[in-house]
Amino acid sequence: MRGTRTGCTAPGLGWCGAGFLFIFFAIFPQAPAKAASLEDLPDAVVVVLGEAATGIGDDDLIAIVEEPSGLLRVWCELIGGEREFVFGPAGDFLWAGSPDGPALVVNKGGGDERPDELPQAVVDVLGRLLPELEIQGVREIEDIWDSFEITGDVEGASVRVVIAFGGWVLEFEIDRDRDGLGDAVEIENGWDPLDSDSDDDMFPDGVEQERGGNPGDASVTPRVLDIRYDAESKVIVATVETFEGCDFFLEAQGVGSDVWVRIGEAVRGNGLPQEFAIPGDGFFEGALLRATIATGGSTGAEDTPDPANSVGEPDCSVPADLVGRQMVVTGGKRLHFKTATRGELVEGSGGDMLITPFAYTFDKRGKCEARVTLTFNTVRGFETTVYRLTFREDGSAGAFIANEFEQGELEDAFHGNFTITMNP
Ligand SMILES: [Ca+2]
Ligand SMILES: [Ca+2]
Ligand SMILES: [Ca+2]
Repeated sequence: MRGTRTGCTAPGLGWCGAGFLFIFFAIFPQAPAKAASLEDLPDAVVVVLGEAATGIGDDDLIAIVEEPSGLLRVWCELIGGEREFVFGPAGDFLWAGSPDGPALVVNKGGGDERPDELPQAVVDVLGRLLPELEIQGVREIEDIWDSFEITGDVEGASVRVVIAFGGWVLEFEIDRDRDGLGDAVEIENGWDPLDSDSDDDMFPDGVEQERGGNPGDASVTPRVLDIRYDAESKVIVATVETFEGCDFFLEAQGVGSDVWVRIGEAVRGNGLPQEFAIPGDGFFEGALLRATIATGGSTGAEDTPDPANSVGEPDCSVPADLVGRQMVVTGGKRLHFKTATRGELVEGSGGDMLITPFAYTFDKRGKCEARVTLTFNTVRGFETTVYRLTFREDGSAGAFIANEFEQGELEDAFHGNFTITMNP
């Protein structure tokens, strides 16, 4: 099923100016009634075909189809089998590949060696077809032929092309809005090839398509949250598939409550999975969790280390993690980081010792900066405390002083300087 966004030029749809209209139907390209000839194609298309499929003639054409979406599809019988070339409404080259399915030869493994240099025939085709290409990656692929997958940028667009050693194009795809979906797929489905978020729900079109959302329907969002329980650490590990340009945070809804409560700090999306560790008991037992995108990406600005600030900083040797270490805070309290996600707040000693477990995240921000986010489970639910740590050499064996911090909800719990003991 494909959601198709119509334009206001559609006849009989006087109310469509109010927003998007979704019509669901499938497009099944049919072979044309007339014999295919290169003369039927726009000049720009013939030029591209001449570059991508050297020596192509009328005898090689199987079919030409103009779709209602504006796409022009050209099927050919060429060296190695049937190939399809897809052009946009303006005759721009959008896609090439086997009509039987994507990825004719790539991703089969064993072809990840970067060649010393590309064959001259491949270089020539690239130069004529994509003169502005800034190459970012090259892989040699051994399959039916020696071929080369080249990825790069053309005037801001993301491009991937597979060219056989003889110089003919096997696969091609261009993604102008860099949302992970090629222009041809977007146009075919009525999505916007120049807008990375066609339905304005903050999820990029490619993420929606890959993870069960609908790029053209804001009411169908992708699944980006995965949750597992780490029995050893007794924490819930929530993994959020992030993407660049947005900040992400978790929200929880306790049993019997209908209120979503934000948990801890937002993290800046970077296209990679990000983990959140939260307590696995108390308030969180049976709670619902969801990942939410912070609007505007505003919280990310302060999270990005300023390169200028690192100039002239001493060599701080901030630890990469806190596992096994202790942080001494005022009032005789100690934070003991027992695992990578779980620790204990220890107060007092001997028979008066009070131990409060917490979950935490630690991230090293720069040479002298780090941040620790603690999540405590209390009778009131949960509370987070965020420490922004600036380290400097203490002078004693391996110890550092953290003399700046940010507070979460526990405003008064840990005031004052504290140290991280490097050799507990
Ligand atoms: Ca795209
Ligand atoms: Ca798009
Ligand atoms: Ca979207």
